[in-house]
Amino acid sequence: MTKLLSVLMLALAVSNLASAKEFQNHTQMMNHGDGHLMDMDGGMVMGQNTDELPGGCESISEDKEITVHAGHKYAEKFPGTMFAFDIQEYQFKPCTKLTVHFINDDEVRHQWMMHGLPKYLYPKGMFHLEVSGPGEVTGTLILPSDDKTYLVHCDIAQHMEKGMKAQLKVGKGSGDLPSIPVVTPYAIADDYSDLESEIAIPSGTDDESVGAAGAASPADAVQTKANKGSVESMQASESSLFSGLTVIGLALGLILAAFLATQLKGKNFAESVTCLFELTGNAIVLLFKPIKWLIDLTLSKTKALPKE
Ligand SMILES: [Cu+2]
Repeated sequence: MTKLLSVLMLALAVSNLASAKEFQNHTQMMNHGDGHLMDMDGGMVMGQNTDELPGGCESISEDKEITVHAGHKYAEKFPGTMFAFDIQEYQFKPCTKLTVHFINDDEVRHQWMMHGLPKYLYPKGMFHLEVSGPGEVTGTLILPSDDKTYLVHCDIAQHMEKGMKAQLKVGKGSGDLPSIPVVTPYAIADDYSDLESEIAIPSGTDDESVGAAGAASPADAVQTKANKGSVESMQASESSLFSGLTVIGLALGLILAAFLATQLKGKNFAESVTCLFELTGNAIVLLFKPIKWLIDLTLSKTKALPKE
């Protein structure tokens, strides 16, 4: 039996190795025009521009090359996320010629998609790199001349929402985008209130020194504080609502119990049931009286309307 099991395990391991996709460098892609390159193995570049200067650029200011990794493992340091890039923020001089080597470390499809580019130069308003499964794709663009912050993300369903999001600033940029892991606080903070008893919150996180003591970076501190605040306010509103309803329910229950006890005193089972039916009937009549009164009032008013 043990032998059979070990043979089975070995077969499983071998089949796993065989099914894992090999790393693929997508260098032989077909050029579809308009800076659109693609192959049948899941490699794609959209908005490639190696030589056309954007408006306001006299010349190329700098030649830069970066390598960006995308994968599940980069999300480990951001609680509540599933996917991430290895870098969350980039900054370049206006009119930089930027070459991006995009490496996908996962067995799924990922993208490095930059939005908001001028459409006279980038037909879809974006620069887009894509790799399905482990592999690398390389693309080049020339950044516009104005100070602007661009969203970079993976557009596969839920990948951005689960952390695969970054910002690229040209020049000074035009502010920060929300919910960039570690860079800016989440627009909608995750709620871990149910797990609070299981999570050990370091002491001293309430004071202003939280950045130095409790979190890895000032941005972390902002995040921790934002999350903590929203969790506390939610808990407060939930607990006050719960306790208010409980008190009202208990009071009504006690009054009803006392009333029933006086009504059913000294009665046998059959008499008690009859009495309960009578009480319920009376309660219904009592409840419908005001409704009937309202209907009568409305009807009489309608009748009383002067004819013209
Ligand atoms: Cu993705």
